[in-house]
Amino acid sequence: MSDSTTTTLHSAIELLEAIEDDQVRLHYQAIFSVPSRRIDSFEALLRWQHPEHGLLLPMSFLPADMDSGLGWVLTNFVLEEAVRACATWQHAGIRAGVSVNVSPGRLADEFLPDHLAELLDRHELDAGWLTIEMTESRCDVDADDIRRACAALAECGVRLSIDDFGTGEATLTRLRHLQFDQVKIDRCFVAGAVSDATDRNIASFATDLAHSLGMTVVAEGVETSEMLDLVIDLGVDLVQGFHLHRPRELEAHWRSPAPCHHG
Ligand code: G
Ligand code: MN
Repeated sequence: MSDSTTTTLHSAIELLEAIEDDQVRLHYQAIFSVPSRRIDSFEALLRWQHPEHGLLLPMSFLPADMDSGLGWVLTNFVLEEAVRACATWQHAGIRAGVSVNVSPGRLADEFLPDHLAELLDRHELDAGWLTIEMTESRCDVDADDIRRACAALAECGVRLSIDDFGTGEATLTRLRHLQFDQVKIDRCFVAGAVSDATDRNIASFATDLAHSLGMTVVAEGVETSEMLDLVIDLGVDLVQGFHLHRPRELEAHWRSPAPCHHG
């Protein structure tokens, strides 16, 4: 076994143990509606509170291949936790949805629609509150498989979003053939738009294009009030970023089902 394989195997086991140990949790970042100025939904973001290394971001511990068994375990973990949390805040009267990041390979998993239907049913959550964000970059999944998966998920009532829009490949082809409800304009264009006319034009074009196709537009990575004003001017529907809300853990009573009071 090569060194790198050993390392990967070691961290895979460590990661599975960390999940068992409750070190891996979801943090939530609010996404705001521009017209109402209210929270529309929360994006669920995976975090590992590592006992030695501190708070780790997904890029430092996610397996390179999310289509591996470990990727499957992590995706199921995130879906389960996010749906449970959203159902909990719905019960508390908070009408906000939840967005979950799913790799194209996992999205194309033929069992995903049934799995989601079971999950939503078990937590008594209406499918319309759940958005699946498909990350746009590094997509080597067959376009027909993605198309079938999107149709099946749309049938379930789940919303579909293209994450990091503008940075991946075959963007326009994908928009042309897939029924997505939302695009999230990548933060590099949002950050660049403040000082760079080209980035501003790209963000503006992406917003108008998505609108003309009947999709809603999220500007992600809004880090300053200047960026916020600019993307509102461009006409985006939703905004997300450190300027508005930093990802954080939910209060424990929001995270798990309300305790049952059995006498
Ligand atoms: O690819 P995706 O859009 O799902 O990435 C989400 C990540 O972006 C999270 O890890 C989150 O912490 C980070 N993030 C959220 N808001 C901002 C922001 O305003 N600026 C930057 N640089 N990162 C952000
Ligand atoms: Mn995302």
